[in-house]
Amino acid sequence: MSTEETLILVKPDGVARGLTGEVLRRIEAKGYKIVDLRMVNASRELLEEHYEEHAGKPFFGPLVEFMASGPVVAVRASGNRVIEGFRSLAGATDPTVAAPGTIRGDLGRDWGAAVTQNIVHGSDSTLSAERELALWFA
Ligand code: DAT
Ligand code: MG
Repeated sequence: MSTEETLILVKPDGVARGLTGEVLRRIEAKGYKIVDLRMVNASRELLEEHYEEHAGKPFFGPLVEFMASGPVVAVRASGNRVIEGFRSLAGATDPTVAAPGTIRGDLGRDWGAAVTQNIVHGSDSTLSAERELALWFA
């Protein structure tokens, strides 16, 4: 048994398209527990820290600008293996090839923007989950 917590974000594209409820529904339908939730207009400072592993990459600037372009919904979710489980629910980073049945595969597509708009973020390890939860739920 390894109950753990993860950070999930409904990104600005997901919020703007009215997909927040659908994402929350899928988290709960899978059996994970939503333990905290907030809507945030994230500062560039927060976003640069959140995505620090990508600093220096060509899409880093556009990624931060996109994430600052509108409100995001931050979710603290818990459950046995929820970190891996939500990444599986989210699907592959590129929504064009993400498997049908996943959030990105069912609801996302390539809009031709400089940065991949793919509706959700999910922490990718216990270390990033702890770091990211501390940032978004300080
Ligand atoms: P994930 O969100 O699946 O963990 P990631 O951590 O590699 O993916 O990248 C963070 C976000 O940056 C991703 O959700 C969308 C964007 N992104 C990643 N690679 C990209 C690329 N090559 N071009 C444009 N945007 C990209
Ligand atoms: Mg990532």
